[in-house]
Amino acid sequence: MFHRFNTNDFAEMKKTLPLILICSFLLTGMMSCDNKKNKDDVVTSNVKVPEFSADSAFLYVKKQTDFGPRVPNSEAHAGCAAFLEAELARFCDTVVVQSFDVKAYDGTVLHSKNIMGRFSPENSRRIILASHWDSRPFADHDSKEANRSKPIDGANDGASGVGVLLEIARQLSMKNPGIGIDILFFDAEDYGTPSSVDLPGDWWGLGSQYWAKQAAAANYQAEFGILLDMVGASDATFYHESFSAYYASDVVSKVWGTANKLGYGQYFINEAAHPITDDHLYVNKYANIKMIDIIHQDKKSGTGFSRVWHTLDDNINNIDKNTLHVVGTTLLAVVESL
Ligand code: AHN
Ligand code: ZN
Repeated sequence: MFHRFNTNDFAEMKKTLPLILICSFLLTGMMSCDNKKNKDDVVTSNVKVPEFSADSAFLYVKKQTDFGPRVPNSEAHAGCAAFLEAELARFCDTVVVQSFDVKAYDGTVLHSKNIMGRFSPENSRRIILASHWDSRPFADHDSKEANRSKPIDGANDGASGVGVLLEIARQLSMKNPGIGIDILFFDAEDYGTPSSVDLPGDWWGLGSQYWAKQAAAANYQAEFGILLDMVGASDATFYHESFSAYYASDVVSKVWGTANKLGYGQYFINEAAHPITDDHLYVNKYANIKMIDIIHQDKKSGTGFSRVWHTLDDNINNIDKNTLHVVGTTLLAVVESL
């Protein structure tokens, strides 16, 4: 049938047109309100990008290196411990300091502290975000022989992970996560045997070994953990480190998947890489908590790590805010997805 306009149709249109206009106006208004409400969350390919201040993280890295090398038994180490405790106390519900003495490969007794800031300690559903905070007592991989006995600033190796996590703690204090979170700073990670010394034994990760054995004894549990190690270099590449893939492949998928959705595929590369004896290994082995390691591995360098690794060049001048931003934003997105 052919429909012909009649006067009634026009009358109907007169009524409906303003209604359509009003509705579309209202809809547009609602959409812009919605945009305003979520102004802190940028939407990129359907993933919310949380706020993470790389400037703040960078200042936290610098603050640590300003103490000097944080080698156990030194004044810088004690000063930095006090700073980390105070800073975590500002943001977290509780802070737990675990003081212990441990013998290094050369017989030195290291007066050490693992420092943990806890969000919602009563929540049985929780995760761990960790990094080591001590720095290496000698630059044994420095190109200059004379530097090899000197302690390093460890801006990347130590301070970068802690800097990212302090900024995350600051963010979480403003936007409480629904889940329990433990920010955990391990001590005495980097006092391992220099390449010139061939001594059997577990000389790396002395603080995490201590922590993980205590955690097992105390029946401490967490759903999973993420360790950060050397997350501040401009050319950082994070692969599926093999212990992480072996113990916690689901966590690796979650983290690398999140990073890739955020557009950080140049940093978070979906490729296997050598196993690294790092703090996460002992948390997996002794505490039976699956923990992955986000660690900068370089497949082309001789050491397997960045060119500044265990050299005096591992200082604040070689820290890139972009990398801190990529890692911090990825971690916040993972936390928000839980
Ligand atoms: C080994 O070289 C066996 N482990 C390296 C762990 C490490 C040192 N991470 C940072 N510094
Ligand atoms: Zn190191």
